[in-house]
Amino acid sequence: MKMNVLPIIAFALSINLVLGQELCPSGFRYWSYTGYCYLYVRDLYNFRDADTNCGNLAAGGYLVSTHSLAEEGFVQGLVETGDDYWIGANDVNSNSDFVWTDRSPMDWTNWDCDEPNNSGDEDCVESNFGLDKRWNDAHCDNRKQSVCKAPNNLMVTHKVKTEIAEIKKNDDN
Ligand SMILES: [Ca+2]
Ligand SMILES: [Ca+2]
Ligand SMILES: [Ca+2]
Repeated sequence: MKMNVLPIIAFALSINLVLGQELCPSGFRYWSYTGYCYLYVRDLYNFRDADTNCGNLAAGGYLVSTHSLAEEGFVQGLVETGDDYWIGANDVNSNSDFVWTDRSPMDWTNWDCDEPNNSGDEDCVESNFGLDKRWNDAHCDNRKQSVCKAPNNLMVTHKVKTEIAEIKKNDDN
C-alpha cells in the first residue's frame, strides 16, 4: 500500500505551529516557500569557517544553497548591509565543476557577467557582487558575511526516523 504522507506532514506542521513550538533552529527564520530555515551571519569568516559555523548553529546547517530567483531574492533580503556574502557554491574539488556544500543539485546559477573567471584560482562563490548583485567566484580565504540554510525541525525528525528505519531494515537482512 502506498500512502501519501504529504497531508500527514502538513497536519503535523500545523499542530507544531499551534503548539507554538519552534519550527526552526534558534535564530533562524522559516520560509514556507521552500520549507527551509535561514540565518544571516554578520560576522566575517573565510568560506570554510563560514560553512562550519552554519553546521555548528543548526543540525544539517550549511552555507545557503539557492534553487530559484525567488529563493535568491529572499536570501538577499536577509543581508542587512547589502554587501557581498558567501553562499555554499564552490569548485574547490574540481575546477569549473561547481557544487553546493549541502549537496543539493546545482539546478540554476546567477553569475554576474564574465563570471566565474577563476581569476588567480577563485573557488568559492559570493552573491551580491557588482551592480547587478549576482554571483562571483572569489578567493576562499577572504572573510565575508554569510547566510546559513538548515532543514526545519520536522524535516530533521523525519530524516532521523527514515535513517533509523533504514538501519533496522539492514539489520533484518
Ligand atoms: Ca581551483
Ligand atoms: Ca575555480
Ligand atoms: Ca571571479
